[in-house]
Amino acid sequence: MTKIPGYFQHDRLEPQALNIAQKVWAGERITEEEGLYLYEKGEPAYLATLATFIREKKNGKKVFFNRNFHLEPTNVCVYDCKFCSYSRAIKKRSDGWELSFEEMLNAVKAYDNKHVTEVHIVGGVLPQYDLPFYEKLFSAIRAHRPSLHIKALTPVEFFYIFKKAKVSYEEGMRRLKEAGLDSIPGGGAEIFHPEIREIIAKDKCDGQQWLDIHEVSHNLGIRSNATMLYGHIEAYRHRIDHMEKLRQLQDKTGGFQTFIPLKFRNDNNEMSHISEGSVIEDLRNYAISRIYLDNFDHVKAYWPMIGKETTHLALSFGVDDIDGTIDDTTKIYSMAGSEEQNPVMTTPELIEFIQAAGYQPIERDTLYNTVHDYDKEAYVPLHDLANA
Ligand code: V47
Ligand code: SF4
Repeated sequence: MTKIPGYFQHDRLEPQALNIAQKVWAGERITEEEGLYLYEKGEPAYLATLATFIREKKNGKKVFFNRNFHLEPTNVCVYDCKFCSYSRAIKKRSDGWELSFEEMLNAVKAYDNKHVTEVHIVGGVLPQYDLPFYEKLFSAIRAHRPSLHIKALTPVEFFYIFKKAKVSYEEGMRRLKEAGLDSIPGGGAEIFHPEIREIIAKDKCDGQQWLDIHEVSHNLGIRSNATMLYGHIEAYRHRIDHMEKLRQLQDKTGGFQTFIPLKFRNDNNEMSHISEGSVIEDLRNYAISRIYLDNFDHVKAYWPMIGKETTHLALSFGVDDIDGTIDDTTKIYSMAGSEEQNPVMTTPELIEFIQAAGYQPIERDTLYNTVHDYDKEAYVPLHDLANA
C-alpha cells in the first residue's frame, strides 16, 4: 500500500476518509459515493491537503493567468434563467445594451495597442446574433488581429443558432472554426441534472446537448472549458453527477482544459431570496473538484466572481489558475452582486498577488502555453510589449 503522510493516520480520521486519502496518494480515481462523502464529511484541512497534493503533482507551484478582455454583445436574452441578471424577465430595465457588428469590432480594435492574447466573447442570446452574424464577426476579428485567440460562445448560443440555421452541430462548429473560433469557454453548463436544470434554466439547451456540443467540438480539435454553477438549490449529489458527466466525456475526448466552479451570486435576479454560500464551502468545493476531476489539468478560480481574498485562499485548495487581467470588461457578475464591481488587475498586480501566496506566476496563452514565467523573467512594462 502507498505510504501516505502521518497526518492522515491520525485516529480521528474515519476509515472511509483514510481510504480516500490512500487512493488519492496512489493516483487512483475516487467513486461517486466517495465524492459525496467528501462533500458531506470532508474537513477543510483534509481536503486542502489532498487537493494540494494533486495540484502539485500536475502543476507544481505554478499559478496561471492570461491577459484577456471580455466582449459582451448584449445583456439581454431570450431565455429566462432564474439565476441570471441578463434574463428576459429583467429585460425592461433601462441599462440594457445590444451591440452592433461595428460596435463589437470597435471594442476589439480598442485593444490594438495593448498586449492581450485572448478575447472572451459571452453574453445573452438574441435572434439577430445568428450563425452568419458570428461567422462574419469572427472572420473580421481574425482578419484584423490574427494572433488574438477567439474564445467565444457556449452550447447555449450554439444550440440556438444551429437550430435556426438548420445545420448539425458538426457543420455549425466547423463553419465557426473556419471563421476563426479558436476555443470555447465553459459557460452554460450550470447544473446538468434535469431536477435542477428544469427549475433554474428551463428552456435553453439541456445537459446532454451541452455535453454533445463539447464532444463534437473536441473532435474537431476545438478545446474548451467547463463550469458548474453551485450553491443555490442543488444538492451535493447533483454536483457529483455534474462532475461525473464531465469526467466521462474527458475520458473520451481529452478536450477540456479547465474546470471552473462558479459560485451563485444572488443580486438582481429571480433567485435573490436564496442565500449565498460561505467562503469555507467555496474552498471545500474547489478542493473536491480538484480531487474528483482527476483527468482535468487545471481548476480555475474566477477572481472577479469570488474576490481577491477568497482567490488567494483557493490557491491552497487545489486551484492553479485565476483567469486574467479582465480589464473591467465583464458585467455578468458585478450585476449579480460579485465581490469585484470593477474587476481589473494589472499584470504586475497579478504577479505580486500570486507570489504573495508563495506560488510561481505563469502568464499563459489560452491553450496553456507559457508566455512568461515571472519567477525567471522580470516583468516588462506593457508599452514595450504593445503589438508583440
Ligand atoms: O453560464 C450567470 C454564470 C456563466 C450568475 O471558460 C452566474 O474561462 C453566478 O462561463 N451567479 C458564464 N454565476 C461565464 C462563464 C465563464 C466565466 C469566466 C471564465 C470562463 C472560462 C467562463 O456565468 C453562466 C452562468 O453559469 N452566471 N449568472 C450568477 N448570478
Ligand atoms: Fe441568457 Fe445565459 Fe443568462 Fe440564461 S444564463 S438568461 S442563457 S445570458
